[in-house]
Amino acid sequence: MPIHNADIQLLFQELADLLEIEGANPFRSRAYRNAARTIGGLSESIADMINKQEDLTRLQDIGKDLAEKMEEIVQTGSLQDLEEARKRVSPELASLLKIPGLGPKKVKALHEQLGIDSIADLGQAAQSGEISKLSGFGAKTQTSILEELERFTSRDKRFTLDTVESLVQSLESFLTSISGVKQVTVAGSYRRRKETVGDLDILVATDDPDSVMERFVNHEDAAEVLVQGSTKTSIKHRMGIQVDVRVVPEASYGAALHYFTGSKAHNIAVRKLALERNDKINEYGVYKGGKLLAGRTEEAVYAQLDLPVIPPELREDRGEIQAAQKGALPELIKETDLRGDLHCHTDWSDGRQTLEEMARAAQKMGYQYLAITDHTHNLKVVNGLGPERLAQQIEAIDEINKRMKPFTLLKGAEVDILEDGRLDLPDAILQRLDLCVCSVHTKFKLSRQQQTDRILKAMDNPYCTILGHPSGRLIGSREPYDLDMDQILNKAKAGNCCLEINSQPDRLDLKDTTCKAAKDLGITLVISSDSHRTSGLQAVRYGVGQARRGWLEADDVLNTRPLNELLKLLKRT
Ligand code: DGT
Ligand code: CA
Ligand code: CA
Ligand code: ZN
Repeated sequence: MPIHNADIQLLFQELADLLEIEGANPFRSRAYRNAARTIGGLSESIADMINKQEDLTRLQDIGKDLAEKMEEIVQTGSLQDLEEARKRVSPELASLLKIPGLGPKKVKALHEQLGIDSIADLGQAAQSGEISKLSGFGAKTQTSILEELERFTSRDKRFTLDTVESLVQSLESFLTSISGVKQVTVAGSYRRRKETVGDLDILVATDDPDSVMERFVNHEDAAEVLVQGSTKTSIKHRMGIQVDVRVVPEASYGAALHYFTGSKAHNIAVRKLALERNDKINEYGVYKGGKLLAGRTEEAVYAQLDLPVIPPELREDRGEIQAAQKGALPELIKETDLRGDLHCHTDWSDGRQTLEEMARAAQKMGYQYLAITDHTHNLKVVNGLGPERLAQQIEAIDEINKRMKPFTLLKGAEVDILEDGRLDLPDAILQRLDLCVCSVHTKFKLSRQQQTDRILKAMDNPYCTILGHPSGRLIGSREPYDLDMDQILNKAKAGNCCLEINSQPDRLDLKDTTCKAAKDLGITLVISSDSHRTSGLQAVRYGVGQARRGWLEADDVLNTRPLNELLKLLKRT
């Protein structure tokens, strides 16, 4: 297996954490942490450098000792020092680090002073009030630990789309390759492109169910077999997610696909519709008086109820059946409708690649344009740009644009919204940009009123083109900030500010129902990758899924416009 820089980075970070928990010499853990940071910022592959026998000690913060450790990882896939540290610090104790707000220092204190060894211990200590008495903790920390614990235990049950995508693809091709298998579809919430999935539901058409199930339970990634039968078999995948496989005959494939795609609410509404027509529908087909009328394809199943096929993303019983009956289903936006991307980062701030590399990657995707929106100077930790560096970047972009015609890099910035709602750059520089994505990155805990007013004020700024990741949520780790979204929507409508659908799979911000509310108000949305590397541009597929769940059509989305139209729309009067 090739070792990526990210693998080395993770092992170093883990070792630094473990050393700190056990109270080792702070210089050692700091050395690993600094090295991890250096590795995270490299564009060249360390494995390649080692193969080419390059001198790793020329890298910042990397001495002879750390260079040897990196070689060890690349050659053996593991790190002896880390293996030993893992034996000294129990994995249960180390797992406390997964709780947001608990760093190694706090974990060490909890362990030494309260004897806490596991997440279960932590919960008990927080509930009994012991933690608040510990110096350096207090009642506020204790409350936030309890909140995070609650989120942590409920989060473990659901998975973001990016984390399941690769295993879905490999299971799909594995099942397809079994002889006698005629069709394979991943149904359930995954097919509906829901932002998180609880488990995977795979449908297989075959005449030989038992041999399919036998192969499936022996898959190399099956950590545990939960149920094995000839119609339904469930395993626990080693990534932690449950995978259900259901085998159906081809004559029922469409009906089963409809049933297991769900959602449950949609199924119930469809069943009610069938009953009103004296039909009966289940996972085997649509029947009248015991006679099978349709079942082989989804088209046939819907047609039997006088409906067109409803796209899976809409199947949530939010009016899609009524719309289908009226012939008023939206023509949902597709990935190929996008002509460009309006939010990405380069190595000028916290991105990995250069302006030109990002431009070439966007061009290769068939885009006409890409807006460069690096962070601005209020975000010092990511090397945000002040007016001078932004002016330099504008010149650099002009140079690249001369070479890459007709492809166009647009000049932009992801401007920080300050606590009082001002933007962190002066108008003099903002007016030289084609667009600004304005985002909140600090002070998440303001009161609802303050947070709302702060964002409304930023949206009033004539240079605010797009409000970036409007709710601020991080799926599974951070709740949205307290915000009156209705007021934000109304401001966007009145002020012609666009709202972003951030495609990062742990953001998907705006969420589906808010996308729909925005569309209904006539607000223009933007589907952005917020990419920090060339490969990240592909993340728009998640944003498009989210937009489809929000009923959006190409016309609702700004970056489906060709460049000349876009430029006209961006012009400020
Ligand atoms: P998930 O796994 O929580 O992300 O969500 P789903 O939608 O994949 O739900 P899941 O895996 O429990 O079931 C897959 C589909 O099977 C679901 O979308 C609809 C159908 N289904 C499951 N249970 C019922 C039920 O009790 N009634 C009806 N009508 N359909 C059901
Ligand atoms: Ca499921
Ligand atoms: Ca399931
Ligand atoms: Zn960004």
